[in-house]
Amino acid sequence: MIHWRLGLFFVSIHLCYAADPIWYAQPAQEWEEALPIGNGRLAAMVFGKVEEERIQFNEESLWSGAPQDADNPNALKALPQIRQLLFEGNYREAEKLTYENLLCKGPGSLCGKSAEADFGCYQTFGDLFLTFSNEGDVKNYRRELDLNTAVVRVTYSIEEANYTREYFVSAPDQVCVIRLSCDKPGKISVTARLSREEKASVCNEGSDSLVMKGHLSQLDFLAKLQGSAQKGTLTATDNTLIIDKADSVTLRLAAGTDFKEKSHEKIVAEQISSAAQKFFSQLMNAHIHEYQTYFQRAELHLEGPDLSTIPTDLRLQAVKEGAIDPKLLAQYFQFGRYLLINSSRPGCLPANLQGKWAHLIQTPWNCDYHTNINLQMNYWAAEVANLADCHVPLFDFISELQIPGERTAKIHYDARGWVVHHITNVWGFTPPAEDARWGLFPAGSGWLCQHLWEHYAFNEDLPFLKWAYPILKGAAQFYLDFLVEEPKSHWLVTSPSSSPENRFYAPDGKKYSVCNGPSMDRQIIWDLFIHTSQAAKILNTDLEFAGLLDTARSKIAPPQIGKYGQIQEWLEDFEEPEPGHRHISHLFALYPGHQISSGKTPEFARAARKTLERRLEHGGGHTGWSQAWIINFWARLGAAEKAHEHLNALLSKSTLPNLFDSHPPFRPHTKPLFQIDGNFGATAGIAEMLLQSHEGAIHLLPALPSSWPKGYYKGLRARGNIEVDVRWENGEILAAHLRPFKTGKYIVRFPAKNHLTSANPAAELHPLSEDAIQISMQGGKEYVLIFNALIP
Ligand code: FUC
Repeated sequence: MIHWRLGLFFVSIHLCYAADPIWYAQPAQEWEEALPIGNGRLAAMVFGKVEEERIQFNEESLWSGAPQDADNPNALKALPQIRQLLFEGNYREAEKLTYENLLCKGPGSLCGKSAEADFGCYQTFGDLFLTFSNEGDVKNYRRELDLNTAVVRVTYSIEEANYTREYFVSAPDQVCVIRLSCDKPGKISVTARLSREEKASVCNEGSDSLVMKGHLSQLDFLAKLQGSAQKGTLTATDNTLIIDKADSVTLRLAAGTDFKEKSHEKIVAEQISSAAQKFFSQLMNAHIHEYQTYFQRAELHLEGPDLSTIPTDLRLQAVKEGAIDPKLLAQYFQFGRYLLINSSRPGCLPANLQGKWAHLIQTPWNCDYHTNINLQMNYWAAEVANLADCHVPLFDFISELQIPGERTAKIHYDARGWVVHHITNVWGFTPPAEDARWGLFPAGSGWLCQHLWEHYAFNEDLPFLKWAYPILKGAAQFYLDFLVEEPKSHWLVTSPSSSPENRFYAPDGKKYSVCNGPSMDRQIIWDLFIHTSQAAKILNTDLEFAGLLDTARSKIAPPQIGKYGQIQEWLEDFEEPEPGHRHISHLFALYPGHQISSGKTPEFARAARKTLERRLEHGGGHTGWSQAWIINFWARLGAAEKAHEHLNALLSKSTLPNLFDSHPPFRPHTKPLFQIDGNFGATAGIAEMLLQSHEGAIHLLPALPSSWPKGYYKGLRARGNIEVDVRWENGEILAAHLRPFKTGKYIVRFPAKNHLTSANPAAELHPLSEDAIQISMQGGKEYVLIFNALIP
């Protein structure tokens, strides 16, 4: 019996592999319906229009703006007085002085409208338009994104001819490739042109290429399009490529800026000439092979009705109307992985507010890096979803923020170390931005550092920890200097600060944001200090410094429980004008932090639940990312049905037709905006429902909802450098495969109704309780735990 189940498990995993394509029966009319492709650096959106095809494209470094000195020397002079006023409870004066002195010099981010100012913004590179001259009725139209190969395919028929278009962005060849073909000869007649709304011009180069060149304040940029046709003719005019009566056409598009490489023109030219020498099939095979080295590491299958013949937008619509579609959720998980792979490969910049897909000149919120939730959420799934290498761009970015962050620490606070506040950009902006309500968030750097530690916790990579340690240390040093003793409570607090984007009612009945020691700051610094100290001990270095961190940590106020039984958002139990606020910052300690957990701090976990219930009673979760965070909170609390409810809510309320996450309009009369954090946050949330590992144990199916009775996952990762597969049926585990990469003892937890029947190969097992065992395993081996098997 055991072996039979085992055999089936191995076989079926391989037979079942393949994520369903995302597909549509019509072209995209709006950008939010188009399909994303990318290679981490280049990104494109394919509309799939039959007559006038549009491929909007991006290159990650195309930013306006410039490096600037926005650190404010007035800050330091005003600091003691602001602190004193806050200690005295004079929020009005403290906030006034903060606005006058403590924020950045200059206009900051211009409230997200900085295309023409120094802060700058990430921008569209341009569009490739393809005008076809095929006439006749279009039949059998289909536009799909194949997640298994990262290829978009558009197929349709006109009269007796069947047309196929394929689009992908290759990482090995660093070009976007488009192939137009037909099963009848001579049918491809198309005119290609490149365009950009501003600051660029296009001309032809030789007989088969177009070049678009432009300049932004700090950057030169260039894109090159090259075409080749099988049969027919191809000519280049001033700014178009004209192809007439070809059997098939291959277009290659490369783009770059001189952000890093002054020789970008040469690099782009080489990329095009190298790709032009390769057959389409060679380019495609290399692309698929490289992409699959990431994508194929993890699978998720949730049993449900097979709705693969229904277009994705209609399935999404059905979910909006209350349908339960587990397979769409599994696909959404894989789509999240797809987006991370294609917006954050090693060597690239990290994924910004829209990953790398952005079609405007003035992008929403400058499409920058917000560090009070959004940038971090982009990477929540990276480790657990087995894409640790896609996390690396964030680490490189953090490392580069140290230098400007040191300057800000010194000038604003006369502190050692480095600090990043709420927003940053590719030019290294680190001071508090122009509005204290959201800009004054000195815990940004602390939160970013959590990612360095988590990468270590998952992979136990000592050379990485050695590399990361000085960054952690510098961040911790900043807070050691920045923390002050609050005279009433004698706790150490950040001062001045704010709880991300929220306000409280002070005793004078007025609303303020500037305060001492908001909970999120305390929780982040607690996390940073404990991990930096642990890192020092693991590396056997700086033990005295580790001791200082341990002492300081014990003086940071722990979470406080307020009058509603909630975790307080502020040190004082203030009332808040917006109790349903989208930021739920004071639950950082529950997720992504570990300070609060049901197992170790049940009282705080109960208060966290109350906090969440109260936020939701007042309408919380109204942005995609907020909803995604809520999924993770519920999963951490083991509330499977709630997590599932909010996952469905995210699909129903905050998901665009192309499965991009949406954020409600932030200016009147505009549309919902694409913001990628919700995609990544919900992807992490799905993983968090299926596997957790934050309490020193690997927890199998910690929040499995009743509507996922049967399924399997393969290749998720847990802290402790281990890969986990689980298969379940009727809500009960059948088998778990554990592949540790190191030798050691692991604790495995499972829902109490499951019974562990055996382990193979015979492993040293110690039952710890009815729902936990300790197991000694050797690195490099696979261990199979069989549950609930019928024993004769
Ligand atoms: C934070 C959030 C907003 C939005 C913006 C990009 O400021 O409060 O909702 O996500 O980032």
